[in-house]
Order: sequence, then C-alpha cells, then structure tokens
Amino acid sequence: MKGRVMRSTGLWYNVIGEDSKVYTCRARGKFRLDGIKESNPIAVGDLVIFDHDQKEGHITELLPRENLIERKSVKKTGHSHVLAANIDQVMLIATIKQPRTSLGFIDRFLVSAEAYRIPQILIFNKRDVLGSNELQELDELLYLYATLHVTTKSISAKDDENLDELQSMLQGKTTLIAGHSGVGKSTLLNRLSDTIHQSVNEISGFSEKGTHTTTFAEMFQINSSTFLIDTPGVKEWGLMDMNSQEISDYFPEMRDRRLDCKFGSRCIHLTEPGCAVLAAIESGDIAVCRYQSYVSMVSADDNRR
Ligand SMILES: Nc1nc2c(ncn2[C@@H]2O[C@H](COP(=O)(O)OP(=O)(O)OP(=O)(O)O)[C@@H](O)[C@H]2O)c(=O)[nH]1
Ligand SMILES: [Mg+2]
Ligand SMILES: [Zn+2]
Repeated sequence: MKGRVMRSTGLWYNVIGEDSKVYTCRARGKFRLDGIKESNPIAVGDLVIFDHDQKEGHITELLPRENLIERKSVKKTGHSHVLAANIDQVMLIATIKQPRTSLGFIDRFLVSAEAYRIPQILIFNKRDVLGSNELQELDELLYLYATLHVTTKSISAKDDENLDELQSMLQGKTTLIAGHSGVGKSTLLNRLSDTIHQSVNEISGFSEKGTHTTTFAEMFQINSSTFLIDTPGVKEWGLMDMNSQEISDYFPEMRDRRLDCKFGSRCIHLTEPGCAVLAAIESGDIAVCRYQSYVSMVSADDNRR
C-alpha cells in the first residue's frame, strides 16, 4: 500500500496508509540515496510503499521526493539531517525574548528554505511578554522581512492573538514548523487543533538552556488537506555546503542587485569595487543586520567549499 510517514524514531515509522489507518512500520533493506549521507534516509512527510499484516508493516520503497529541507548534522560531520520531505512551506517560530532568537539564526533558516525554493513564513510568538521597546523592535523586524517576500505575523499562542490569520496561512498545505527549543511550537499546534495534544514545557517562565520537550519530528493532520509538522527545537542551523555566490543569491535583496555589480555573477559583495550590494547598504536600501548575517555565513568555516 502507498502511505505517508507521519513520525519516525529512526527505527520505527508511523505511516498513514491510503485507507487512512496508521501502521507501525520498520524499513526493510537499505535506503541510502546515491552519494548522499543522510542520518535518516526516510523522513517525516516521505511517501512510501509498504507491506503490512494487521497493524505492523515494512517499508519496501521510498517514492521520489518533491522537495526536502535538511540541515547539517551536528552529530556526524559530513552528514545531513532531513527534517521533512514533500512540504509546501516552512514556518519559523521566533521570539524576541524567552528565548531570544538571533537574527543570524532566522537568516540561516530562511537561506536554507530559499535554497530549496520553499516558501517561508516567519512568526514571532510570545507577543504578550514584550515591553514597548521590544514591540518597536518587533515591528521593525516584521516590516523588514515582509519586504523580503517572507510572510510575517506576530502572535501570542498563549492568548490566541492573531491565530485566525495564521490558520488561513496554513490551510490546504503541508507546513514544517521549526524554531529554537521553548519558542512555543507545540503550544501553538495544540491551539490550532483540538485533536493535537503535544507535550509542552510545563515549567512557567523560561529556562535559558531550552529543555527540548519535543524529541521527534511528527506530522499532524488538521483537516483533510492541512498538515503540520512539529519538530524538536534546534540550537543552531547548520547550512548545507554552498559557496558565497550561492549564499548571496539566497538573499533576495542581494540576488535582485547582482546584475548591477560591476563584476556581475563573480561578485560576492565583500570588497569588490562597483558592488551594487555595498552601495545599497550605504544608502540604507539593504538592512545592515541582513548583510551581517551574510558575512557571518560566508566566513564560517563549515560553509567553505
Ligand atoms: N508568555 C507566553 N508563553 C508561551 C507562549 N507560547 C508558548 N509559551 C510557553 O513557552 C514554553 C515552551 O513552549 P513549548 O510549546 O513547549 O515550546 P517548543 O517550541 O515546542 O519547545 P521544544 O519542544 O523544546 O522545541 C511553555 O511554558 C509555554 O507555555 C506565548 O505566546 N506566550
Ligand atoms: Mg515542542
Ligand atoms: Zn556585489
């Protein structure tokens, strides 16, 4: 039977079959894609063929992926971890505080999604805990990212603020939800559907360490055409191998100016004369914080090729 992987623990997979029943399956044989070292060859969202008797089954075939989102594995060098496959969009949950999500983290995540041409939603949660200065910072960030083709919204999962608008962004799509531990991913999921009961960190307030309440990625069905994938919080977002040109082209505001650079496609917007990106930063048309993220990405050793 054909099915879709809803949850994976590495050894066991929960697969929802065409008959809408959920089967617990193991993978039969090796699922190593040519030349790619993935720590998890079968990921949440994958379409598979499986055999089954009663309730238990074996995955025998992995069907081609429409897309995937992955990050560098922190455990094994040279390996990647596929967060999910066959998704329509990604939604990053960020917070100004409790915990603070750095702009570098946000930009690394957006660059990864852009590399796979996956549409991005950026949600700032915990609006309720912000003071007036922080609310002003939030407004500036919402404005900045909205100009970069990212769908943005500020919400409070706790107070149900702006959740209706959020729901309409998710309707009819498969959305991967990502973000640091403790930003409220599972809390939000629980609010979006009466049938979801994900564990959330019960301790009131916030521990700077991030306790990783969710430990496996899992896909939930909200209605017949809407799926959400909850993922464990990540501390850092390791970019897959890309060179400086590629990284800069995943910043839409740099991509749009590339042809105006004197050295065109060879410009990496660092010290080149006649660079249109450097000129745009000078004139305030490109945000300095975005450029700082770019410089940090191209100078980090793990991203050299
Ligand atoms: N004040 C406030 N607290 C919130 C809000 N949303 C979530 N929280 C709290 O933040 C804490 C962490 O929430 P979780 O939903 O467990 O966070 P998570 O992102 O799923 O974390 P991991 O599973 O560890 O990745 C809990 O104590 C929630 O009650 C919000 O909008 N406002
Ligand atoms: Mg969680
Ligand atoms: Zn340039």
